[in-house]
Amino acid sequence: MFQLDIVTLFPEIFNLTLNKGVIGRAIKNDLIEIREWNPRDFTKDKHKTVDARPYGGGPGMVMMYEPVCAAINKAKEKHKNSKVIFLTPQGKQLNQAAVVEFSKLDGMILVCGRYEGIDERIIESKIDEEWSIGDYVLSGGEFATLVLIDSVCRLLPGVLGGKNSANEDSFVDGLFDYPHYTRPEEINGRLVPNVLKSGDHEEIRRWRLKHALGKTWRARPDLIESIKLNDEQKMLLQEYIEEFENL
Ligand code: 4GM
Repeated sequence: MFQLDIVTLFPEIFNLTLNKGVIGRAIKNDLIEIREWNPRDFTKDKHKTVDARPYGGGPGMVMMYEPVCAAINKAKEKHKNSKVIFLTPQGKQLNQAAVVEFSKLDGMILVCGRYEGIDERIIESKIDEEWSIGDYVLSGGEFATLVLIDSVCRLLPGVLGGKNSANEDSFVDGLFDYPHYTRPEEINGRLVPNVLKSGDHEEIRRWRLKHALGKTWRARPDLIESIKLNDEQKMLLQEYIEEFENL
């Protein structure tokens, strides 16, 4: 069972979201276990203080060492082998390759920041890795943590129905997904491409690969540069570019 321990001042955010859908089913089927730890429950003063003003001045508040570390330590008691991860704009940027590596762990202890940040000594002494979901700022780490949890859990054995659902996704081969169509055949004059109705599996495979390459090339030329295309892929992308430029 994959262990998820979340250190957060707002555990309700997780109860409301994770008990539904694919993740909710994985919890019910004992494929993952989620526990939440609120630093506020680990305070010792009567006001249950979790934050304080920053040394050196400046706006906002900083999460204090003691309650956050006590919460992390409590999570670690049962899950010594879990990796302690802090989601922060100052972390290494998450991608599908990193998500695949996380899915091979025994578990993760995810620390959610709030306010201006957390005391640096928490990072130095308790955090194994700092990760970011992208170059933007959120008011708390909870939504970034949900993104990481969702992306990792759907790769765990048994979580997605079909055996290959996760394998055939975008990014598995470094490319975007191909376009999908379902009923009806015509919508306001827009038709399903004929090849997808042909039953010719080889032609369908080539059409999908060509459009996966084309979509990636249009939106993310940097991704195309970063992967080594084989001869078939080079030819299909060339075909796509020529058709695109003649449009
Ligand atoms: C650190 C300090 C993660 C983190 C103060 C968290 C963006 C990301 C937070 C904080 C975050 C990200 C929480 N914002 N790009 N905010 O992964 O409030």
